[in-house]
Amino acid sequence: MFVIGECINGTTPAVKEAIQNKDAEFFRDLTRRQEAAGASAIDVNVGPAVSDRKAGLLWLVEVVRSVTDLPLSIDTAKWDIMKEVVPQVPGEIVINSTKADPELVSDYVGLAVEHNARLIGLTIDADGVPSTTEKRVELGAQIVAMAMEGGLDIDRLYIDTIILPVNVSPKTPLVCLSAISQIRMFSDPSPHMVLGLSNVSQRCNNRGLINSTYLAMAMGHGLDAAIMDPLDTELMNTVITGDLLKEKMIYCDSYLEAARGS
Ligand code: THG
Repeated sequence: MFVIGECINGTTPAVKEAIQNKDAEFFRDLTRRQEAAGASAIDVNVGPAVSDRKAGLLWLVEVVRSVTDLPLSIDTAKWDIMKEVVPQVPGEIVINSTKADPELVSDYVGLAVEHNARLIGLTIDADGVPSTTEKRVELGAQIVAMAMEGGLDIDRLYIDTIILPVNVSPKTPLVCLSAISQIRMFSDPSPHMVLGLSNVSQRCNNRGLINSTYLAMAMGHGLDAAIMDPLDTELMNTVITGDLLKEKMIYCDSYLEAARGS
């Protein structure tokens, strides 16, 4: 599993406060802890914390990059910000994300190719998040086709079928699972499949349990990447055990410790 650590997100109150106070040590620590817990990449999302989001994101990127060589997932919905920030990020980059609108996708694909970045494509179009599996698959296939056309290595493409909170959108968890299986089957080579896992449990009780159960189900359908909380030890145990059961590693009694390198 490609684990993108979600903890640096300006919508979280403590993170918002740290951004406003320019508390660099807070972010150096949060970066180091996510990497130590097994994150494969670090999401950087400035959220609504500052009025100048571009400057805020650039500051965050610089602070996070000073303590890690992991890929940085640049998380903004704004093309104007993405196109200016990405060229200024040293090292590996995940562009998070583009929607499925055709003109938009070709610009993002071009940016990803130019900077040898990974790209996350959302199955959202001008009509918003689709309610059906079929529309998600159609938009996923459209992004894959445009990525191929634009010369992006499909191994660098991550399709996100958009998971919503189960308390307000009870059909979405199953709809996403079938979309993940179908997108995986449709295209050869297949893109990677990713979700913003914590969305599924927002404003619910038993968040950790809902996240880890859904992660296991989604891994069973072909999910191989997640934006998630690597500091949740049980959730990381589910990641490692899912990898074991998908034959990504060989069993030994101490497989959890072995996977953690401890
Ligand atoms: N797809 C893609 N990118 C995304 C999302 C997605 N980026 C943002 C988001 N969705 C994924 N990231 C988060 C980060 C935090 C939370 C949820 C999703 C979250 N945080 C807790 C909260 O606000 O209540 C606080 C965390 C804590 O302090 O424990 O829920 O879907 N491509």
